[in-house]
Amino acid sequence: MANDQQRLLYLFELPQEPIQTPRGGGSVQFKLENDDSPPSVATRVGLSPSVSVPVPERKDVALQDLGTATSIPMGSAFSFFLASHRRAARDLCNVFMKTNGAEDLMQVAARVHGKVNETLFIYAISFVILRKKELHSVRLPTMVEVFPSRFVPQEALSRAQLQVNRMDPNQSEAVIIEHGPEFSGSPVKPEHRVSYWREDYGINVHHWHWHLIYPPGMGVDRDRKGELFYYMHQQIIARYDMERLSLGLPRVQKLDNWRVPIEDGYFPKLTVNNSGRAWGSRQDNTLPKDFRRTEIGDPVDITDLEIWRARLLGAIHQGYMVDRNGDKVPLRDDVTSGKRGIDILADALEADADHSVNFPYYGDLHNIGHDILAFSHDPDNAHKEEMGVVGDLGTSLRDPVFFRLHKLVDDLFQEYKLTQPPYKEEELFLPGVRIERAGVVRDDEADVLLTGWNTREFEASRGIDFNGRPVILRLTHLDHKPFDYHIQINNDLREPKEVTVRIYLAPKFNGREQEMNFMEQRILWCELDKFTVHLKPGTNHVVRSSKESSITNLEELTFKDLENSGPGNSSEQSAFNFCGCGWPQHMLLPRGRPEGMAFQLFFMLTDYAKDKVSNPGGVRRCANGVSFCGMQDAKYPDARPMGFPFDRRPAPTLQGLPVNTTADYARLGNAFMHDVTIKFLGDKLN
Ligand code: CUO
Repeated sequence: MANDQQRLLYLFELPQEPIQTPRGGGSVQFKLENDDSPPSVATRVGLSPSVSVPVPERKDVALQDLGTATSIPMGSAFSFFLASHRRAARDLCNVFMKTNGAEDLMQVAARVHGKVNETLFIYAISFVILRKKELHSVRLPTMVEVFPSRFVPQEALSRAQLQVNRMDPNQSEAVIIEHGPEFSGSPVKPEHRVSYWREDYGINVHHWHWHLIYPPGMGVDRDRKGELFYYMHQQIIARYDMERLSLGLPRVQKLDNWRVPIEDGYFPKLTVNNSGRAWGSRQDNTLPKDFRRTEIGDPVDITDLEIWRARLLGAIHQGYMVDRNGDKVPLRDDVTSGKRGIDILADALEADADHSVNFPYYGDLHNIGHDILAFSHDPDNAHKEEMGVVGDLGTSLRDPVFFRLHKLVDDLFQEYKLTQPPYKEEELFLPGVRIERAGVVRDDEADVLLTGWNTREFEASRGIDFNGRPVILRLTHLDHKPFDYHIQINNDLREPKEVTVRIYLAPKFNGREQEMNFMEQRILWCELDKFTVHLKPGTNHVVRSSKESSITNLEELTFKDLENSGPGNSSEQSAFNFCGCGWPQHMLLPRGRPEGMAFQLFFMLTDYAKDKVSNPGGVRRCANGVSFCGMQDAKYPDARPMGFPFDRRPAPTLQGLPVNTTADYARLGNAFMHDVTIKFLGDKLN
C-alpha cells in the first residue's frame, strides 16, 4: 500500500461484508494469514484484485481483549446515547489506540473486522484516526459511501440490486440511484415540508463527525467541549427555525411534556449498517414510555427525566451545582480560570459521566431523552423492533422529534444564559473603528441571494456489495450561489488594528410577519462567518467569500478522492482531517421563498487583542469549520462566549438610549445591520 491513507481507507469499505471481500472497486484484497473463512468469501466473479494486502495473524488481539465491544450484535444499531454502547466503544477504541502507526492499526482492525458491530467498528476506527498524532494526515471517507443505507431507502437499494443482477455481465456502465428531494413523507403533513432539510446528507454527516470529536464518556476533555455542545446544537435549531419560517411553518416547539403523545411520527424507510434490518418507526401520537430494554441498558423512567430537569433548573436558578461531596460549584461565565458555568452545566446535561460534577444527582437528561424517543415504539422489546433513527448520531436529525428534544435542551441552556449579566457597553463597543457600509454581492448583483436544488453523486457500491458492480447515488440537496461579503471599514486610529469580524443572519420577520424585538430574534441569529482582519489606518474595503465560512466544511471526501490523494503527509491535509467536521457548505443559507424572503445581516467588529487565545506554537489552524468544531490539539480560538453578542439578554441601554431591537446594537460604530433577500429558485438554480 502506497501510503497511510490507503492502508486505512479500505477498512471503511463494505462494512457489512467479510474483510477478505475484494475492495477498491475490486482492485484490493486483504489476505489474512491462517484464515479459516470459506474460500468463496474471497472471490467475486469477474474481479481479480491486483493489490494484495497481507494481514499476519495477531495473537495479541484475542476476542477477550475486546471487552464489551462484542456485546452489540452484528447488523443491529449502535447508539452513542446508550451507556452500554459507549462502554463498548471505549473498549474497542482502547484496543485500537494501543496500536502504533497505520500498518499496525490496519492489521489489528482487519483482524477485529467481522467480530464487532459494523457501525461500532467504523466509529472506533474513525475515533482513533482523529486522535492519533501520527495519523493526522489520514482523512475519513464520507459516511454516505460507507453506509448508503443511512441515506437512501431500502427500496431504492433493492431496486439497484435487482438491476445489477439482471445486467449483462459484459455491461460496464454504472447503475444510478436517484434520491430526493421528496424524501420520506408526503406533503400532507406540514412537518414533511422541511424533510429535505432534516434528511440532507451533509447535516447528518456533520452531526456524526462532530460527536466523534466531542464524545461524552470517552475520556475526551477538549477545551470548551460543553459550551460547544450547547452552541453547535443551538445553531442547528436556529437554522432549522430559519428553514421553517421560509416555509411558513412555526418555530420548533420544545418537548416540554413527556406525559402526552408526540404528535408527529417518523417513518425512516432506511436500514441499519447496510444489513437490510429496518430502523424502528414511530406512529403519530406515540406516548413516550419508561425505558425497559433491559438487553441494552438499565431501566429508566420518564419520572427520572423530569427529576433531572428539575434539578438542573434548580441549579441554574440557584447559581450553583452541588458536587458529590456536597460542595457548591458556582455557575458563572465570567471566570478567568477554570471551567465556565456553561461548560459545567453542559457536562451535567448532556451528560458526560466523566465530567459531570455529580452524575448520579443530575443524571443523563439529554442522552436518555434520545433513548426514550428512539425506543418509544417498542420500549420493552415486546416486538423485537430496532431503535428509531433518533438513537443514532448519523441519522438522528432526520426525525422531527430530534429538534423538539434539542429545543428542550437548549431551553435549559438559555435559561442559564439569561442569568448571566448583559454585556456592558465597553464589551460591545470598539472605539476608533467604524463600519461605513456592508452587504453581499453575487454575480454583480447586490443583496439578493439565490438558493435551489443541486445534485451530488456518491458511489453506493463502496458501502454495499452490488456483486462488484458500480452503483452511483445521485442525491438532490439544497444549495445556493456563492457570494461575497463586502465591508467598508474606517479605522480612525492612527495605527493599524486587528479586529474580529462577526457575521450573523436571521429572518427579518417572525411567523406573523412582524419585525422582532431583540429577545425574539436573539436565538434565531445564525453564525455565517467569523474571521480576523488587519485594518490599516483610514478606509479599508474587506471582501470575503461565502466559501470561507467559519462554520462550514469543504465537500465530503469520497473514496475516489482519497484513493487519488498523494502521499498524505502535507500539513494542508493534516489540517483538513480534523476539519472534516463542519456544517455543509451547501446548507449555509436557508432556502428563502420563490418570491424572495427578507433576512437581516448583522456585522460586528471586536478587538482581536481581547478575542485572541494564546496557543502553543506550531498549532495548525484548520481551514474550515472552526466555529463549530474547534481546532486540532488547541484551545478554541475565540475568547468570547460562543454566540457573542446574542448569547445574553441585551444591555438595557447603550450610549444612553434604550435597547429594544438588534438595530439598537447596530447604532454602535463597530456594528452594522443590512437587509438582504433570499430567493428560492427550485430546479432553476443552475
Ligand atoms: Cu447531537 Cu443530541 O446531541 O444529538
